[in-house]
Amino acid sequence: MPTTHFRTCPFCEATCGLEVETEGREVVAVRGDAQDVFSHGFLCPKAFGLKQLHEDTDRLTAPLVRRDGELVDASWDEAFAEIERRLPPILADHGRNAVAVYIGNPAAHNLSSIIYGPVLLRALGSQNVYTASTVDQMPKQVSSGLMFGGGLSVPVPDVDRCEHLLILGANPLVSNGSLLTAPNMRGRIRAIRERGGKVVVVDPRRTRTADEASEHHFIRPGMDALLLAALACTIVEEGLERTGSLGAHLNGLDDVRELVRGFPPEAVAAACGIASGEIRRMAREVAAAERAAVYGRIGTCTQEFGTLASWLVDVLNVLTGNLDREGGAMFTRAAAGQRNSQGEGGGGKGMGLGRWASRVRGLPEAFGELPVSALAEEIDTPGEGRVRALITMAGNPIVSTPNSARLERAFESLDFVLAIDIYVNETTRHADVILPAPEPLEKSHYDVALYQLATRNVANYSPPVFEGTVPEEWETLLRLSGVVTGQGPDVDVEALDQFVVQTVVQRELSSPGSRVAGREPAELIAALEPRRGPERALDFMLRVGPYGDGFGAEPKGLTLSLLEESPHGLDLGPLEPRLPDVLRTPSGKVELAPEPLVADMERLRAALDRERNGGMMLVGRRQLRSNNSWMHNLPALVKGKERCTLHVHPDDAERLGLGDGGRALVRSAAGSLEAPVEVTDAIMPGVVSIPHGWGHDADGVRLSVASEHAGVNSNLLADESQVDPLSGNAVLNGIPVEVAPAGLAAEPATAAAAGA
Ligand SMILES: Nc1nc2c(c(=O)[nH]1)N[C@H]1C(S)=C(S)[C@@H](COP(=O)(O)OP(=O)(O)OC[C@H]3O[C@@H](n4cnc5c(=O)[nH]c(N)nc54)[C@H](O)[C@@H]3O)O[C@H]1N2
Ligand SMILES: Nc1nc2c(c(=O)[nH]1)N[C@H]1C(S)=C(S)[C@@H](COP(=O)(O)OP(=O)(O)OC[C@H]3O[C@@H](n4cnc5c(=O)[nH]c(N)nc54)[C@H](O)[C@@H]3O)O[C@H]1N2
Ligand code: SF4
Ligand SMILES: [Mo]
Repeated sequence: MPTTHFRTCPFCEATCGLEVETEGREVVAVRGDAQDVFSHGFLCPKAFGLKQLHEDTDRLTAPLVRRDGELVDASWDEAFAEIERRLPPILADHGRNAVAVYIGNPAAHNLSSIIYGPVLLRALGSQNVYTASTVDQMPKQVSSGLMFGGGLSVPVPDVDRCEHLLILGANPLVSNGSLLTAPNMRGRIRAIRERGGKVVVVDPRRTRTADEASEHHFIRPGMDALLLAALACTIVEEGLERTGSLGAHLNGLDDVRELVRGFPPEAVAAACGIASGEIRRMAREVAAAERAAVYGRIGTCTQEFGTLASWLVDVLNVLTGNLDREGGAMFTRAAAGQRNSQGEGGGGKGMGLGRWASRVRGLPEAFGELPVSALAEEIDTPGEGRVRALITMAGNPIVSTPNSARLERAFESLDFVLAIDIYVNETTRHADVILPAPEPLEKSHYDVALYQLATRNVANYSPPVFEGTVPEEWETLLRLSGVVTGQGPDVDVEALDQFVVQTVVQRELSSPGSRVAGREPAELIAALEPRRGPERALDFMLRVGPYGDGFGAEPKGLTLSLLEESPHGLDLGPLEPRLPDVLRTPSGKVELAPEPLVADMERLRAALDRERNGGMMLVGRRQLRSNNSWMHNLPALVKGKERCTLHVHPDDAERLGLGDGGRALVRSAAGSLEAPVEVTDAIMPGVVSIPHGWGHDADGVRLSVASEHAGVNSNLLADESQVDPLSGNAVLNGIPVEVAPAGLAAEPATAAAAGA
């Protein structure tokens, strides 16, 4: 008998509702859930990956332990015994910071790791915490922290009501949206145009999103902050400002006006590669639109002026009066776990930045973590405080982070590597122990993080489809917490979990303005029974959240039970204005001109005078059938022609002697690689592009499908020394490179042999 399960897709930020048909333990079909309150049946080709991932015989279902140099199957007890034997002595001899952690992208979509990852981090007490955030959105988190007081207080374009959408460095038709949870962006963008609105895309590539837009501008990589400053300058100079009622919530408006006046379109045009008249027209149109939103993503973050560009995006939203306004850039009010709706609003502690620094380069901490660009040097630089062991959780940093060759060598020198993962891939092949995680269909799902960035307020919970064949990640994380606190791996998981829920409840009760202020913790915890683990914590967060039942205060309010009865999710309505309540800045205002950002404008100014000697710049690109580094083992997603290619403009191809289908040698300050050439006029002259996440042909990798479609790892070219100074975020776009036909120069012939 086939059974139908409704569940949220965990693979990207769009949170599509899926209909998964099963028979026994077989997945028969995966379809879009037409009744899903948010995605209405939309899905992308990756959704089918749920079936192929379920069937993938390379996916780990038992722990692996390294014995005599080989990773071999082991029982859970044997694996934990090995961890207990190896990890505590490193902590005892070298201190907490000797053990580093890298947390990767899938962890952000995973209820277990969202709630229990921080438990392990606290238990470990290391300052060497690294995540994918510093190869991703950290600049936006820092600018949002400085402006609004919270790293997840990121204004989201209200795409369904805006009439003008300016998109920089994002390709939501392929990525399906990021820091913008909005399934079916093609439909939403078309709808803007159908209601007479305009969509403008700024990208050094003419993307699928650009093809759907009203207008596209090529921009020289890394120059968005200059363009945004010039747009703001035009608005100020030409008297187009419309801050209106926002004014009461702003600090620093005069400072910002003065700052941007120094960047008129005529001064930035050459650097950006966009004519000054065009820049002025773009500014006038954004300013004149009834409802407009400016939105930037990967291309504006993972570059040398990432935090400045992220900030200037919201400066424009403010100057045009579109911040916190219907059809503009708004703050989501999520159902669970959102800091900016906890307790009293309208002010707060603001964000700490640089509370500690990395040992070798002194790069600043942000939101409790250090820039992953510093990880290799923290391992390979001798001295007190050196990293000796690493725990990776749902991450593949050797492929995903800069200067892969150096990081790979650094991994080889570690005393101990533990991975919680589902594959033996480029990174986990270096592990001494791998603890497998359940596949998505074996775990429940609720997108605590991504629902905080959604273009509508929604909530959707999915129970597991299949019974688990491996322990849930939260149990694994609690057992590891036992190891690093000296209690050993056989800790009483239930007792530890009880402690976790008590901490969560206490924290809520001690926050002023809580909906359950004055209630007894024991009473609240009793009301959550018989739930345990992440479900218990989620139920609590939902019930004390803005739509919650407040444990009786609002009997019809949200609970996990209510979500369980709503398999297609609950629509909690369109975004609504949230100023000033959403703010957690000490002043209780939007800080338009935070001091660190103002100071960094000098660096931007210097870019205006930079010599442009005709060199080539490398950018990345995402692909529809790919998910960062880890879905290339699923046959449906890699079939067809080779996709890990170097895009080159025809003029450059001719000048450099590169032919379509030939091979190019690409060199940067960090390393070199060879890639097949694809000549296309969809890329700006002077710019080349390679997608990230490839390069699956290393020894010891157990990815039978992916290694047949290996591609090359573009992060061999990313330079770990180049970071956005405020956020420490890696520069992955706008990397200076030299490009030549392969085989001409006396150079290493393969990517694997290349490197600094
Ligand atoms: N050059 C360049 N580099 C980039 C980017 C770029 O645009 N250009 N983008 C960056 C961005 S935005 C990101 S987010 C990072 C992503 O980079 P990472 O954070 O390294 O994430 P993934 O490459 O997605 O690797 C995910 C890992 O998690 C494992 N995994 C999958 N599902 C699960 C699970 O449920 N549980 C566990 N425990 N493990 C699981 C996979 O096997 C894989 O090892 O890459 C970054 N790197
Ligand atoms: N299919 C698929 N979907 C994904 C992922 C995936 O790997 N595959 N990854 C997920 C993750 S982890 C994330 S973070 C999101 C990212 O979501 P997006 O940011 O929408 O995805 P990208 O395709 O990286 O888009 C970045 C764009 O910036 C452009 N760009 C590069 N440099 C510059 C520059 O200097 N200025 C400007 N203006 N543009 C520039 C690139 O050409 C590219 O088109 O996607 C998510 N969704
Ligand atoms: S767009 Fe994202 S959430 Fe939707 S089906 Fe594709 S991978 Fe899943
Ligand atoms: Mo990402």
